[in-house]
Amino acid sequence: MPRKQIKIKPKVEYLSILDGKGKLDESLDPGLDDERSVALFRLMLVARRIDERCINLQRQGRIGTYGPCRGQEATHCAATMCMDPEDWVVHAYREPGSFYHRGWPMETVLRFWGGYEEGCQPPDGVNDTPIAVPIASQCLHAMGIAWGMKLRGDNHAVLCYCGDGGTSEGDFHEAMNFAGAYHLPVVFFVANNQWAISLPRDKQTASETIAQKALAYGFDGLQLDGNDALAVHVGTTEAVEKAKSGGGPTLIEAMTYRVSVHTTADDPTKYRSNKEVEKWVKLDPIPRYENYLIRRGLLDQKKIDAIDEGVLAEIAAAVESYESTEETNPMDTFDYTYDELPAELLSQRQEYKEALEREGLAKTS
Ligand SMILES: Cc1ncc(C[n+]2csc(CCOP(=O)(O)OP(=O)(O)O)c2C)c(N)n1
Ligand SMILES: [Mg+2]
Repeated sequence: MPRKQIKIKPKVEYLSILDGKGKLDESLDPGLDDERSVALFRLMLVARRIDERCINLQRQGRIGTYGPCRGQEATHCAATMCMDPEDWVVHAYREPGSFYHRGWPMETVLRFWGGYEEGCQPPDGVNDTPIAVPIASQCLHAMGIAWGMKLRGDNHAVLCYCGDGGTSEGDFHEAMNFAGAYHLPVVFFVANNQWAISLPRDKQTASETIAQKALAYGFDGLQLDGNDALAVHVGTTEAVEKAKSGGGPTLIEAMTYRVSVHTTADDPTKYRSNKEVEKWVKLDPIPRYENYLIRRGLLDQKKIDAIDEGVLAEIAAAVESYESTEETNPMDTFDYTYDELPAELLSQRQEYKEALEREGLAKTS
């Protein structure tokens, strides 16, 4: 009855292709074509500019709370670009570039942050789930969609976003377990931005990596440089191809950083140092990828300015459209979840109605 080492088959790799200054490791060059390469740059710029605009809109009282993605643009933009329209993308809440790429009008996403339920409605034919704020709840939805694909014999895959904090939720582990046991075509993509509001990564889990959690569920984990758009693109493409060819799930841990506030209701100076933030700002994914494209001869300052101008004009038009959204009745908050409201909510509804009347904000319908 000896003691012996059990050999665990799956592996955890680390992948990085562009260095901190955007210099390419030629041995790992994925050979992304010119058009797609520039489209990825534009998409990251869309995410950054939407973010900037949304923070301003929130500060001016024109939308509600907003959760920015600054510093994390490469994670979701490069990953979502790997998905075909028939595939599904299951969102968390820090992926504005993903929604744009999948064909959501910007004003729809603005409506979400403005508190309109219409902000949760995907456009016809878009195989996406809307923003999910209850962390990791979306992992079970992704697993369920992937299970449906497998039962139907579809040759598609699901990409599911989650945060490092989300990996401590039961939903995350249940989804991973089921996906592993049933060998489902799903890629769990964890944007490890080092913080879950004020909780740092080292207090989140004793695991050396988040990627290695996949091993317990019987599939591979991959850690990659989440501020390197090429590494994200290559790692996700491989995982999606594996899923579609019957190879089962993958867990990707993208190492990145939330440079901005957790949401516009947060003050990160209370729990982290500027020094830490500055270290990551130097690894900003946009200039890194921009430098790489300049070296490839695909971008110069004139082209960058023209792309930026187009993006800003699109955002301005979306804000105008969002602000012309017809006001809905605030009483809707209570009216569409229950057929019959429980007593507690009935009394809250009455209280709210009286408050709106007092403030002259009541609607007649
Ligand atoms: C089920 C659930 N519990 C608690 C919260 C409150 N909450 C909002 S964001 C957050 C931290 C999430 O951190 P992480 O998963 O790392 O995502 P990040 O915000 O860093 O992108 C928490 C605890 C929530 N939204 N849902
Ligand atoms: Mg986080």
